[in-house]
Amino acid sequence: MNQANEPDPRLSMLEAMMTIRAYEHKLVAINAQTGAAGTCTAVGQEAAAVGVVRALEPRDRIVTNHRSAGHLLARGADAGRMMAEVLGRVDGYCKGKSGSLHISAKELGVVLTSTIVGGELSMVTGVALAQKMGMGEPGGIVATFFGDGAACEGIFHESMNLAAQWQLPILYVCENNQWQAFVRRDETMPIEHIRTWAAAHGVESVTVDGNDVEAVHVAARKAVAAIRATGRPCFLELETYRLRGHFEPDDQKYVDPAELAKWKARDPIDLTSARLVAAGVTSRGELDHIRQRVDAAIEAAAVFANGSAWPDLRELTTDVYA
Ligand SMILES: Cc1ncc(C[n+]2csc(CCOP(=O)(O)OP(=O)(O)O)c2C)c(N)n1
Repeated sequence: MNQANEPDPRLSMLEAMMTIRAYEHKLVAINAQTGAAGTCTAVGQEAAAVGVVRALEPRDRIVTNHRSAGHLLARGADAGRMMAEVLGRVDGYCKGKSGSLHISAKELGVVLTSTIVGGELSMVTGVALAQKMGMGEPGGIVATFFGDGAACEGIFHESMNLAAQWQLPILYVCENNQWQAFVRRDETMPIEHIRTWAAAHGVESVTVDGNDVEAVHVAARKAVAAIRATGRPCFLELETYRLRGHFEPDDQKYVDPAELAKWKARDPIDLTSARLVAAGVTSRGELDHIRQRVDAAIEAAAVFANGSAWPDLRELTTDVYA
């Protein structure tokens, strides 16, 4: 509690990160036990999701990529409905038709999860143009999440150039997690920071420690305020790390154990926990309590998802364009 007796927002961000972690671990367990649909987790990247999404307002929109669970949960998505989606059940956000790789939640302003790498970068310009033309909510901006691999594609430059030239209200969020599927980032790009590419397009750009949720949140708030004030795009590069494999299951044999250990020591949840305990905002006892609450909620979500029905076969040809 702070002086006004309100809960510290940093504790709430920590709980959101714990929820994302518990959700993804549960899906990994379900996949291992039952062979049910796998997923691309963003374990280790929770600070990026929570720090940015908590800087957005309900009128804003999100266009995201294949590692989107954290973005959706941080936006307030129901974990049971998300799990039902991944398991292909009718109560999923897209009636079980999208799985984790295409999930969207219109009611939350999450327009699309693109599993085509870089697809989100092409679509975000259209969504932002619609916002600018008054087809969205007044003053709304669009945040797009993508990886360092997507930044190596031509569409990254087309998107940035168009957004800069047309002055589109886009928050570009590159989660630079050091890996592009099974390829190391330094094998595909000669520069250290993607920020320099964005800056070359005249887009206001900054690189932040993506495992520090407070630093991410401060940078995201600043960028969102700038976009709302100017109507111009901003770019955030969040340096982080994917602690699990590219997808599930993946034994990560291609990863140097020393590199993994280095980043595990910078686990965003551990970092925030230690910081908040040291600052007297919380205690280890309270954190145990929060973890139990989070785990119970995720167990309940799994029960809900597993209890949800399979779609009727007649649904196969509905909600499709062709
Ligand atoms: C156009 C396209 N090329 C290749 C793939 C296969 N693929 C899926 S994820 C991925 C890696 C993307 O790396 P990055 O953008 O850094 O995101 P990360 O997976 O690290 O979050 C690849 C190559 C794809 N889905 N789409």
